[in-house]
Amino acid sequence: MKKVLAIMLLLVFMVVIAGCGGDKKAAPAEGKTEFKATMKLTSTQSATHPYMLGGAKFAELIKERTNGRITITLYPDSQLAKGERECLEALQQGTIDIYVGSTGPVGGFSPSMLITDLPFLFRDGAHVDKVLDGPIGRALLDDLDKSGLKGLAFWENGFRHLTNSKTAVKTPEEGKGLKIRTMENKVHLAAFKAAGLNPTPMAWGELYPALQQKVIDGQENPVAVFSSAKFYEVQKYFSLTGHVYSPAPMIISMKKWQAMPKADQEIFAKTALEVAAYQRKLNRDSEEKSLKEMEGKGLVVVRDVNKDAWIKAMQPAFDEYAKQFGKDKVDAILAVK
Ligand code: EAX
Repeated sequence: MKKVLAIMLLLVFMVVIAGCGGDKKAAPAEGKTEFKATMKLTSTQSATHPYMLGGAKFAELIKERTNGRITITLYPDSQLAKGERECLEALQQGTIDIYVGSTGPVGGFSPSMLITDLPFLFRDGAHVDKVLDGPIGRALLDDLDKSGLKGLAFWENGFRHLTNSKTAVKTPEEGKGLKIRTMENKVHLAAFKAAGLNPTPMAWGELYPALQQKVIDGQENPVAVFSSAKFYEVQKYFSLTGHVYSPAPMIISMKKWQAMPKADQEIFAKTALEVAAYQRKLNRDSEEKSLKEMEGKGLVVVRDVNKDAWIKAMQPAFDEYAKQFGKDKVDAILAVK
């Protein structure tokens, strides 16, 4: 009996040793990673919006640069989560991997990001690029770390413009009392209140039906959002106010980020920045053409907007929030040439 037991123990021992050896053989060779993943990239915008065109480019480059080990599937039109806030929550939980969206609800997760929402903070695209691609932008992305979100780069939504169904608006005076939707963003809300309009915060998904049913008169968004969501079907006047620049942080779930080998993290970080330049150019180059096309469909584009009047009208909101965010930080952005 003892003999049988001893033989059995020996056998078990041999199996364990063999098992360990097998594990060793399966481990990746030194310096060569075997990490594989399929990731989901989403936004609230349609497949033709520059967010998703950037997403497609990112997916293509990542597949190429990881020799097909990492593939990224695109989910436009809020297919994975109802709104931008819900997308960010899903990223924290790790049920969505990558997200591109405006700063609207990001401030609820990482308050420092709201500084970019100050009206008339950025002069033009060149100013935007210098600030967001420099140390100020990097610090804003790094602040996301604390919320379980890894910000890789600033892609863009673009300069936002006021649109409505009632009247050709050039000045705040002409927009007085207009009921408009803003994002769920307290800085935008304060800016439009200061200018004498009647703003109400609303999630993206409720916006088109609210415009269609005339629950509200207008909204504000960049050209690409307006055209790809076909807002020209429910809005008549497009005023080129450019009242605020809307950056779009490209964010990966911190859980997924930490599960990736360092070499792949480096590929992701580098590629996200490269696509930022591609995606911003694509967005900016398409704006004028897109406006012309929509004019052909009957949209009235108000080009001679009185910008100085808008800057002046929104100044109280700018001052109030500049104080909250830190005047030195705001001045540092304004000083970038
Ligand atoms: O991120 O909600 C909005 O108006 C945003 O511009 C849109 O969701 C893109």
